[in-house]
Amino acid sequence: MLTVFSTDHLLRSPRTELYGGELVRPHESPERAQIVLDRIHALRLGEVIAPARFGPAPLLRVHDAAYLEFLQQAWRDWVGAGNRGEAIPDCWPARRMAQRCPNSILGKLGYYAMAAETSISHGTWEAASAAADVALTAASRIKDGVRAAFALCRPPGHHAARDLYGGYCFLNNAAIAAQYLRDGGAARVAILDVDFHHGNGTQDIFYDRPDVLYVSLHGDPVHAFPYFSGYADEIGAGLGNGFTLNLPMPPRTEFGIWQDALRTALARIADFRADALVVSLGVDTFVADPISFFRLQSEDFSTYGRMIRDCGLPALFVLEGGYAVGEIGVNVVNVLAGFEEA
Ligand code: OKP
Ligand code: ZN
Repeated sequence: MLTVFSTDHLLRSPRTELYGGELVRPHESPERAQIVLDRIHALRLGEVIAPARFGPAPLLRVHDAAYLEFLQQAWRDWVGAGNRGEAIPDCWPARRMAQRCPNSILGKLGYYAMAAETSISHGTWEAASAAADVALTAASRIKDGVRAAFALCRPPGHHAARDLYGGYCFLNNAAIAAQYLRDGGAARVAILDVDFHHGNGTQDIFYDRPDVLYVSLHGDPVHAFPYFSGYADEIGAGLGNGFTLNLPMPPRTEFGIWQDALRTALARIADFRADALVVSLGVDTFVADPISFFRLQSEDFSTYGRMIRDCGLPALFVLEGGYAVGEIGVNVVNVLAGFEEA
């Protein structure tokens, strides 16, 4: 399988994540990408190429222009305002407050953030836009007719909405790729999100549309981040009614139950008659993941890679989460190699 990878991911290297009331070393770290890349080389999964540059147009198909401007300027504005740490909001437009974007950088951070763990740091925009180019380059190969491609993206994307960042995400790589496939002639695109966390951003971007199906398996938001999105009764709205499918699962869910949910997800995708599949591939479902609560074993990733293969669709795999860093390479490449098995 072809992999697209950019060393520009290294530009996203924050010092802090707000976690348990402390500023800790981030779970979403540069070594994650390196370990996945090392495993791809070790298993000779296939060619690894650098991305092309697509510019702002495909980002603007999914994200708000003022939001992109904010992301691009945030670090400079933050430093320019005299701040010494990394950029973290301290006030949000909560219930009954004005939903309007203020002028100050702290005001903008609160307006555009959906979570506070994700510090904005030097180089964040450059890394995030390179990750979107990685996803777009892989998507362009799918558009040209290859059966599968892997976008080794970091930072991840599925929590980022039209005008929201957080959950380690800034630009929604999978959504940008799905929209690019639509614009390139695919009538229907399905997104299968197997990351442990619900992809609130992806869901939101396509919530009222019948042309992009969003299906997610995730930790029940009653217990798990992002807490306010991913409930089973969120099914889409307007023309998009019935084109969102959420399959939340409880703490300590093992592969047998998870696999039943994947069968349900794949049946819905088959019924949708998609032209292409985008997989938001997070491996934080792994038993030893430090921030999640499912119990998949490394061999389970191979099994479900084969199950995704059996749906017969061209597949674009886009990296999302996975924080058991020592095993992230094995687990990700098990999915990809499982997909490629004869
Ligand atoms: C990003 B992706 C857990 C706190 C969770 C944010 C998690 C973001 C996950 N105690 N904080 O979906 O892997
Ligand atoms: Zn996740």
